[in-house]
Amino acid sequence: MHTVYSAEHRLRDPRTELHGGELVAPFECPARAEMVLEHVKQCALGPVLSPQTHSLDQILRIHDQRYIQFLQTCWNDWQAAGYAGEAIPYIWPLQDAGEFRSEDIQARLGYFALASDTAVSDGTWQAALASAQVALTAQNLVASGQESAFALCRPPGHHATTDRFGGYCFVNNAAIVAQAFLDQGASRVAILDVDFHHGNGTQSIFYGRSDVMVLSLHGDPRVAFPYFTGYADETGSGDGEGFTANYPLPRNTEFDQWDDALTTALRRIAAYAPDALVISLGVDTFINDPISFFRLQSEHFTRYGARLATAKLPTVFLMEGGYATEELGLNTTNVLRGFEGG
Ligand code: OKP
Ligand code: ZN
Repeated sequence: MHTVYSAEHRLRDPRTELHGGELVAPFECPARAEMVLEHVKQCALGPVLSPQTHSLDQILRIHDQRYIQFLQTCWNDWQAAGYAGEAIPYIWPLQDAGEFRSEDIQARLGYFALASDTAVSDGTWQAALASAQVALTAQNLVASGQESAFALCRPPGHHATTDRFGGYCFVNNAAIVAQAFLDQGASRVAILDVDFHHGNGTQSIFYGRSDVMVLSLHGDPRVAFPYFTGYADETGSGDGEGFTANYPLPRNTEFDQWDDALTTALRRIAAYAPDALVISLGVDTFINDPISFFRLQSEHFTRYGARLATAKLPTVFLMEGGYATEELGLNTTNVLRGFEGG
């Protein structure tokens, strides 16, 4: 399997994350991608390619123009305002503001943020753009005949909505890849999100549509981020009714229970008969993950990787979360090697 990787992910290196009322070193850090890359090379998964440049139009198929403009200028505007720390939102509109009454950077930060866990820092936009280019390059590999490809995306994307960043995400790579398949002629695409957290951004982007099915296995949102979405009764709306599926799972879920949910999700995908499969691959389901509560062990990643291959679909893997940095490379490549059958 080919891997696509860009060293530009390192430009996203914030110093702070608001966590439990303290500013801590961010869980989502450059060492993560380096660890995965090291394991990709070590296990000889296949060639490692640099991304090609894709037009911003492909990102604007999913995200609002004014949101992208905000991401492009946020850090400069924040610095111009003279703040000493990184750009962390602290106020939100009570309703969707619609028009902007204030152009103050604090107002725009709050408008375009879904959480305060994610600081905007120097280089954030460049890294998020590179992450999307990595995703689109992997999509191109699969669209041009590779059975699968691994986009070593960083920062991750699945929490980002059309116009909100947060949960360490800025640009929704999975949504952009699904849309690229459709724009190239696919009729249906399935996105299966196996990250520990509900992919609220991906869900909301396609909630009213039937051409992309979004399925997510995750920690029960009653007790896990993002708290407000990811419940089993969220099934889509309008034309999208029946094309969203959520599998919330309780604290201390073991592999067997997780795997049962995967079986159900894979059945749904088979019935949908998509032209392509996009996997939002977070490995924060791992037992030692510092911010999650499932109990998967390293060998389980190999087992479910093999099960994903039974869908027999052209498959793009996109890196999402996973914060047990030491084991992150092994767990990720276990999925990919399991998929390839060894
Ligand atoms: C991103 B991904 C508070 C910690 C919570 C939200 C978790 C984001 C996970 N400082 N942050 O889905 O792995
Ligand atoms: Zn996650």
